[in-house]
Amino acid sequence: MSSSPAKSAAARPTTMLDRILSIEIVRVTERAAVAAARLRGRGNEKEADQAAVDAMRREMNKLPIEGTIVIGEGERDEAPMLFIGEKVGKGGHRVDIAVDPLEGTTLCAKNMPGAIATMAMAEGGTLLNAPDVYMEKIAIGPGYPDGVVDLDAPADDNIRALAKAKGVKPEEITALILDRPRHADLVAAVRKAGAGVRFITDGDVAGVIHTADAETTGIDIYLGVGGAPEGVLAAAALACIGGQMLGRLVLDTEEKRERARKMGIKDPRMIYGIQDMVQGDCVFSATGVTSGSMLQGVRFKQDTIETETVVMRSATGTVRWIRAEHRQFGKFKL
Ligand code: VTB
Repeated sequence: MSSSPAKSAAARPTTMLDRILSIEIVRVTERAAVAAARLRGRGNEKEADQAAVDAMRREMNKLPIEGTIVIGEGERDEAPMLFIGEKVGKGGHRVDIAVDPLEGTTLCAKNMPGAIATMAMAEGGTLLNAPDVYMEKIAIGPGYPDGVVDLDAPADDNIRALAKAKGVKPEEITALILDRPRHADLVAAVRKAGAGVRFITDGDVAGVIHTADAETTGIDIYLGVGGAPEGVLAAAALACIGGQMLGRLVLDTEEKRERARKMGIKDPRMIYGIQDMVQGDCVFSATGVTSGSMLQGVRFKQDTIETETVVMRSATGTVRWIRAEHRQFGKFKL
């Protein structure tokens, strides 16, 4: 767990690889976001997702990398493209890649706030290979002592511990939780401690990232069970901007444990910190598909398409917000 990536990063050599890739990765999420945005509000989640997947794969195959998808659209037999284990890139540096070409397919299909196209890249062999299962998650922002929250503690204890560390009353804490029936007890425990809950219907990559800037977002803690792929992507973002996150795969059947074993997971009950999920330097990028509290969605104008992307590097902790105008006339067409 790291509360302050910038400090520890000073000791690490900054590699040319991720400096270059931190701009290349923007193109990839931009293209995926534009492709998905063309299908906003059409009620067709699969089609929007497929468009994002195709665009992301096309762009990735132009990169000077020998990439392996370690977090992808699913496992080999269930996903036609960007499946776990798929190789991408035109050859070069060996990198691990985590993708969620359309995080919030339902948000996009319904044209609701918060759909994004997102991915992370890191040196080969440094990202957690996780099966497409659920993950229990807890995340808080930077500046707290390590271990202030505990995945196995009751949620009300975590709220009280966090409030104490922040120097506020539990009533001043806001937790972000996916609105799912499975979270009824969790929500009750958070409220029992006096804290407030903000719900999201989908999109917990952005949800976790919200904790990194509580002053702006009003979110102090993310709690609950979401997708494991989204968990690894969120961990990559926090590796860049700071904060603490703990995750544990929900491997509640023998079949899931077997899938995890095949991916090299020895301890099915392991609690992963950020550094267990992202073991080296990484770059993370997300482009808005529909406008949300983190990113502006794609705007189709007469002659341009506008996108907004946030791109981060863990080596330096730099966060860049990139608003791009993609010309759409003559030779420029996307
Ligand atoms: C979350 C959410 C995603 O999946 O990870 C969620 O952030 C977890 O699965 O946007 P359930 O929907 O089954 O609860 C998503 O909603 C993507 O499908």
